[in-house]
Amino acid sequence: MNRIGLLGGTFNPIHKGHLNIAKSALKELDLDEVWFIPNGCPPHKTIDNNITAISRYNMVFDTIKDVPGFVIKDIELSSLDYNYTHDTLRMLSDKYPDTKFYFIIGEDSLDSFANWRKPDIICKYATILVATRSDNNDNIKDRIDKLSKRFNGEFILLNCDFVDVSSTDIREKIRLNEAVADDIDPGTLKYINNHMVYEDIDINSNTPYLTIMDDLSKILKPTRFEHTIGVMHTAINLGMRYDVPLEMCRYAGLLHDAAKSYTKEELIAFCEDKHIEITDSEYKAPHLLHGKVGAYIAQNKYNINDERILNAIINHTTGRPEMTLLEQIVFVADYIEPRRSKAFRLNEIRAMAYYNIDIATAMILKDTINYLKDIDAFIDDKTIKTYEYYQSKISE
Ligand code: DGI
Ligand code: FE
Ligand code: FE
Repeated sequence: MNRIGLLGGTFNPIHKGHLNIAKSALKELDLDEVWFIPNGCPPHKTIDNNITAISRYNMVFDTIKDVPGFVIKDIELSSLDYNYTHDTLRMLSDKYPDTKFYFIIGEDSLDSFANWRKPDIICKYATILVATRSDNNDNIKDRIDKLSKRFNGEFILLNCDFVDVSSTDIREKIRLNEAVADDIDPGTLKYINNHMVYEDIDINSNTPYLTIMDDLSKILKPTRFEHTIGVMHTAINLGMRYDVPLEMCRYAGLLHDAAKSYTKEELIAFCEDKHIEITDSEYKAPHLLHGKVGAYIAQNKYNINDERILNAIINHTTGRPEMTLLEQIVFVADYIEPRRSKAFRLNEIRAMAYYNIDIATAMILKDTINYLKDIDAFIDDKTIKTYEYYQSKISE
């Protein structure tokens, strides 16, 4: 018989408290696995900061994917209403009849347990594991005894080094730009940074995008302007798919080719004039500079000061190893936007972009390098490095 621990919750975000409890449960009770079950988005419970259920799910996934014994389950994501523990447990025991489930709760939930929906059903389908600090257990044992008699259930105390962190505090710290490395795992932190979770995205000082659009429609050739709008909308779409703030995608997509009307000579003169560094590669293929010049225009003409947007514009032609998700989104959107038609296997890359953006990125770089070889063009080392990075990332 399998022995499985269950840890449900909002995980907004998942933190070291959750991880410690799960680790203790796995070890102390010699469980086969602990299943993390992020709950869905119930209609009558507001989740702070509009973070989506998928995003919380992905954040848990990124955090535990390499931990032996930790497994993520999406069973509560598909529910259209609030998830009740008794429903989830009934469903699980139907589906896994040969498994003994241990439902993990914190000691702070002991008081409210009797008021949960159908505690007797919960006790019927699972043993309740009560996570507690190693000290002052007497009073807890008492409370557990009472609950156990009342609902005819099995309750087990799980002593663990409780890490004193709360998701609410973590969200607040992130908003205030304070360090959270002690509270959450590196995988969680990476997810939060990459997706800009819990941040207030402030676009109020940016020039309104309609004004920029109007401007660009006069500066760029009509086909280039149409491409620009295509990249903007495609970037927004990818932002929806990968949970990146849409306004960041919008501005980066809209401005990525802002300097595309400049000739090679003008790009070099512009950079020399503004003391923008020109690499050897960029001297050999000056059109590569339109990213850097575009970012300069975005900042100085349209008042975009967010480095993350500026970097997405700067890196959109060659990419770079370890791009942020926003950079990757603009890089891929530039290649797949609906107006594009010439590239080899474009339909494959378009579909892949929405399935796995790392694979799509590697495909684009591979095809670009092959194309540049075919036409005997100079290839920037950065393009090669970026290709090698994503090629090895997807084959991990
Ligand atoms: O500005 P867009 O045309 O929308 O797209 P882009 O900024 O990706 O530029 C596309 C061109 O840049 C395309 O012809 C391929 C070329 N390119 C990408 N990497 C390199 C490169 N050209 C050279 N010479 N070297 C590169 O490493
Ligand atoms: Fe470009
Ligand atoms: Fe472009």
